[in-house]
Amino acid sequence: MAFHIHLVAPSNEDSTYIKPLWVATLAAHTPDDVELTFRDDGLNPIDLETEIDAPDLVGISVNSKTAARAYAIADGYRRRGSKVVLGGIHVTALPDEGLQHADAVVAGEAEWLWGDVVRDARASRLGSSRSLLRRAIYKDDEYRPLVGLALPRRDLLRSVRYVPFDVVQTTRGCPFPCEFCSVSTYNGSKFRFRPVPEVIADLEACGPRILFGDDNVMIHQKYSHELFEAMVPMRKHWVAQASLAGLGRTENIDVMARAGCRALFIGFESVDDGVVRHAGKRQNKPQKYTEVVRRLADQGIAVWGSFIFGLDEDTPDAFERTVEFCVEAKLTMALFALLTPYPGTALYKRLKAENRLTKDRWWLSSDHDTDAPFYEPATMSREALRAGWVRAWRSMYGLDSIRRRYDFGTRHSWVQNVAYWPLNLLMRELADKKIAGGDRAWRKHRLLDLPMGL
Ligand code: B12
Ligand code: SF4
Repeated sequence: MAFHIHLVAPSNEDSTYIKPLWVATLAAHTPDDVELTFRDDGLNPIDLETEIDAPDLVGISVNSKTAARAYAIADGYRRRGSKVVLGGIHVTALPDEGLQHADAVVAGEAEWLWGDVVRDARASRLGSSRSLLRRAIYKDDEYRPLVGLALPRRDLLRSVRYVPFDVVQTTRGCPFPCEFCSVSTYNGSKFRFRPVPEVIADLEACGPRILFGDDNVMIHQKYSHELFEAMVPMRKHWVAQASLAGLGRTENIDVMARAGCRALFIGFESVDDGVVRHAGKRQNKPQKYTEVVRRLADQGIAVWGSFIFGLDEDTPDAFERTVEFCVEAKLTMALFALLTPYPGTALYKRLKAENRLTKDRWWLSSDHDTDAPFYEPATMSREALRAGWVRAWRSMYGLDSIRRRYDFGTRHSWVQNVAYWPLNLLMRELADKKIAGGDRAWRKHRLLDLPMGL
């Protein structure tokens, strides 16, 4: 009987129906004679009492928002007799916590480790003296060059319920010192790039719509220009995250537009200069935000803004002023996060040292969605912060704001202009779910099955 590996993506209230690239990545490094299956618990929630069997090895990805659910799934499979290995950013930061629910943890990037895990797990099933897994923590000592990587195997991600974008990653690592972010401790603080011909080969194997899973798609101008010029003839449409650092120059925006960029998710974080500087995000210049949004809109690129509330210098009127900016700058959409102390970040360490964490391991609490923030804010109470966050969501997705943000007359394509309305109405619904919190409410939500139509 073939050795059976089952991969699971655990759900949470932020499950976004986006194809998880880690699954396609591990699949590409799994030997052909292994039976490999995958279940997305966000799309298709697992009933841990009745529904699970006992594959030889279960691999589960864990980020901090999914940790509680991931551990419950891991415990469920172990009770049935499966061996469990955990990977992903959360257990990379806290491998010992992960090991309380698993036989092994893969800390960091798995391309160079997964082969060993599979080999050790198979040997242990054959009764070799090597226990599964030979090592409790599989970890690389270095950040390896992203050269010659196997192309992701996307056949496990064919569900029509996913947002119809294929996820492609071109770079890893970030040198910026944003205090709240875990990327530099996870992927390193130096840029690493996949060679452009390898990215193009990956893109050729994908469908017409791409979501770049990079932290910042205009990370290094020389590389990004080379990549986007090579993409022009491919006529793909794509969306990505970008930092404001790369968007100040018109030629960067031009090349993205010609290469098929349709929307950028931009971390503005705050509309206050002092707040962003204090958070370490010095590349953000609030006085230039509107100009950047206009330039992007003129090239047909929609802007989805991302903002954080609760940074140390936030004032009580930050919520209203942020929404005002979104409306005046006519942002297509915006997401509002409550500042979250993710493990492994400088922010987590500082808040802990200042004795301001209200729950050390907030990710383990089952009501963590409704219980945030998990720290004492500097300039307001926790209740005021949460109430302001709720007001921001409600007013951003109020009908008046949706109407006023509609950017009729720009160079957005007709598809973008039409898609604007259902996307915003969808976000209005998502905002209500986010505010209500809780897994059960979230799982009933199936509106994301709507075509995204970009
Ligand atoms: C693309 C992306 C998204 C996308 C797509 C997510 C998806 N479904 O794939 C979207 C926009 C939807 C998203 C949403 C969110 N994201 Co996000 N996202 C990313 C980003 C930029 C890249 C992730 C990625 O695809 N990488 C490519 C794959 C190949 O790498 P990987 O996932 O790291 O997996 C590798 C290893 O970790 C390992 N591995 C992973 N899982 C497993 C499992 C096993 C068994 C094994 C062996 C190995 C293994 O192997 C892989 C290959 O090396 C990261 C930043 C980053 N640099 O990692 C943030 C990041 C993961 N996101 C983050 C956050 C906070 C969120 C949100 C909570 C934001 C929000 N407030 O809504 C939501 C949560 C969504 C959810 N349900 O979990 C944080 C997580 C911090 C933390 N400690 O948990 C990160 C690190 C960004 C940051 N600034 O800190 N995200
Ligand atoms: S928030 Fe963005 S720019 Fe800042 S460290 Fe994280 S990935 Fe880099």
